[in-house]
This record gives sequence, C-alpha cells and structure tokens, in this order.
Amino acid sequence: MKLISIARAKRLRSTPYTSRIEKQGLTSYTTYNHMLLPAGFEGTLEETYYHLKEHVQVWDVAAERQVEISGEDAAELVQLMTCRDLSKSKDGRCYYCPIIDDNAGLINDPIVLRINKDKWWLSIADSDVILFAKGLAIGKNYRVNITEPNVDIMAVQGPKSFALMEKVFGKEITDLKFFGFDYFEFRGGKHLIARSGWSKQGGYEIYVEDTKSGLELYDYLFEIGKEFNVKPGCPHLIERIESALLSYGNDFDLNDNPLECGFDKYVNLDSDIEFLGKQKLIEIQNDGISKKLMGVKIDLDQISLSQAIEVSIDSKRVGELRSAVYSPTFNHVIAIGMIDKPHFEVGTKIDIIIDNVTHTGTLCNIPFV
Ligand code: THG
Repeated sequence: MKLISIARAKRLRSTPYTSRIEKQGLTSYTTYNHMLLPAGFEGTLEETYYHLKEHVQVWDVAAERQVEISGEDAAELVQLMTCRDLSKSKDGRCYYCPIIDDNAGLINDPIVLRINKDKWWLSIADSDVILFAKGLAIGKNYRVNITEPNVDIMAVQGPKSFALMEKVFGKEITDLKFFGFDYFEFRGGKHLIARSGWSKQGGYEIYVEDTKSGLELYDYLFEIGKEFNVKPGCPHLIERIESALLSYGNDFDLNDNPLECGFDKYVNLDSDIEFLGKQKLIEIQNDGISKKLMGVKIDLDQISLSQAIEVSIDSKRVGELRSAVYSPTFNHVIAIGMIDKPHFEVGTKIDIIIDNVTHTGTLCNIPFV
C-alpha cells in the first residue's frame, strides 16, 4: 500500500514528547482526542509485542487528555455522567468508569481520578467528553469549572517497569497499589503517578504537568533504563486484544451500552445514586441485552482490519468484527466482535468472508485465555 502522510496542523496537536519519539524510531501515528498518538515503532509487531511482555517501554500517551471538573458540585456532575457508583470513592484512587448518555449509549470509558472531593480528572478515551460535561453543567446550573489542563501522560509499561521506576523514585513507588496514585518529585517537578496503564504487563502512568521536569524525566528513563532494555513504545494491538483492553471508537461507541460491552462490574443499579441513563439501563437489564461483545478465534495467520467486517451464519448477518490481529501466543487470529442475540454463546461457529474466501470463527469469552 502506498504510504501517504497526514498533514500537520494546529488542530492535530503534537505532544511535548513528539520531537523525541520521532527521533526514536517511530513509524506510525493514529489520532486520539485531536492529538497525535504513536501507533508503531521500528521492528515487527511481534518484536515490539515480545519486548513489551519481557522488558519495559516508555509511551507517549499524552493524547489521553484530562477533563478537569472542579468546584462544589464536581462530585455530583461526575456521578451524573457515570453508571459506576462513586459514593464510596476515595482521594488518591483511580476508577474505570463508563460514561453514558440518557439512552445508556457509551460516550467514553475514562479512568476517573479522584484528586479530592472537589477536584476530579477524567482521563478520557477518544471522544469530546468536555463538551458533554459542559452541556450538563449548564443545564443543571452546577457550580463547577470544567477545563482541559496541560497534562501529558507518559506511561512506563512492562514487567521491568517496577525496577526502572524504583531506580528513579525509590522503594516508595513500588508501594503504590493498582489504580492508586500519589505525588513524586523529580528534579524540582512534582508529578502525579498512578499504577495503571493500557497494558496488562504492569506499570505506571506519569501525569506530567511540569513539562520541563517531565521531559528531563523522559530522557532520564532512557539513560538509566539501559540495564532493563528500555525502549520507546505505544499501546500495542496484540497485547491489548489478548488482554481485552477495549478501545472506544473501535470496539464500542455511542450505539452500544455498558451491559453489551461486558462492563457489568462497573454498572451499579442497586444503589440510590443518580446518573443519566439509569432508568434505561434498568430496562435493559430486565429485558436482557440484544447484542454482546465477544472474543472470536479465527483459523488464520494474518488479518488487517480497518473497518468492521460482517460475520454470518448460513449467509445471514449475525454481527461484526471490530478489532482483530494475529496472536503469536495463540497461533491464530483473535478478534473482538459484536454478536447479535441469540448467537452470542461460547463455542458458536460463525463465517467471516475476507477477499471472497470464507473462514470459520469460534466465539469465546474475553479476555482470551
Ligand atoms: N490510561 C489513562 N487514561 C486512559 C487510558 C489509560 N484513557 C483512555 C483509555 N485508556 C481508557 N480505557 C481504559 C480501559 C481499561 C483500563 C484503563 C483504561 C484498565 N482496565 C483494567 C482491567 O481491565 O483490568 C482495570 C479496570 C478496573 O477493574 O478498575 O486498566 O490506559 N490514564
């Protein structure tokens, strides 16, 4: 395929790390929240996959933007936007929260950081949550301030991330619990660091507000990370599909609800909290879902998916594949598909036609194990 570059402009925002990653073997970008998000580095997809699973990578994920909601009605607004019960949430903790509209359609799936009761960050996936939040705040006359602060996340991911981060910040950083965060100093800059990240290989996310210190930290991680074989990286298609880390806009969007996407454990319908779409979700729970996100194993050794691929049984459409990749661990293609009722049962065989050839897929649970 002929390579065509994407034209740069102000509204396709760079990150503070852009000039660095472009000198470090970056090979492709995607866009995310109107920003450049690295999508590939030198080496084959399998090489970067094994590197992430064995060593440590530093990722420019500044495109995971923060929507800051502060003020005396901040907690009420954040709760209004999510079906997850945040009434017992604590300062210094992260919460993975589906955000839905009045019809229970998914607006986004951010990590919500409770900085304190009156200050929250929604670390968003690729949709304009700030506009939705502002609209709700205006309609509800909430006393809140809603902004997109200059926060540029750098993630440190992989099994050796703990040793690398300990070398920089000391033993204390290894005491952070999964989805906990705290503040750590580096050369005069203070950084919010969470134990989180869009891989299941372990690691941290550094929410850089002090850019000067953050860039020095970026360089320092590569300097002292040599013994851990540190490399630049980015969210990884194989790793994230195997780990069932879902991608907003790819695997689900506004036309899907949290129960269809397997977000059941982040849906709280039994408490008395108030959130948009609650009534609708209760109805859906009572009636049952009409489609479901499933894993699909396909007997293929390669696939390239840039739009949904229809799947069928006896030539009748029963759903679509939304993400897919060849997994060197499972030795076949693994995919995430939205499958219609009543076909969304584990073990069901489906047909997938690619280039006029029919392949068989078998439905399974996600994560793939
Ligand atoms: N980090 C930060 N912001 C983000 C992402 C991130 N914003 C966009 C996008 N990624 C949001 N999506 C996810 C999806 C899954 C997880 C995090 C962000 C995740 N899930 C854990 C899991 O599936 O095991 C745990 C969730 C839980 O049970 O609490 O980590 O990556 N800053």
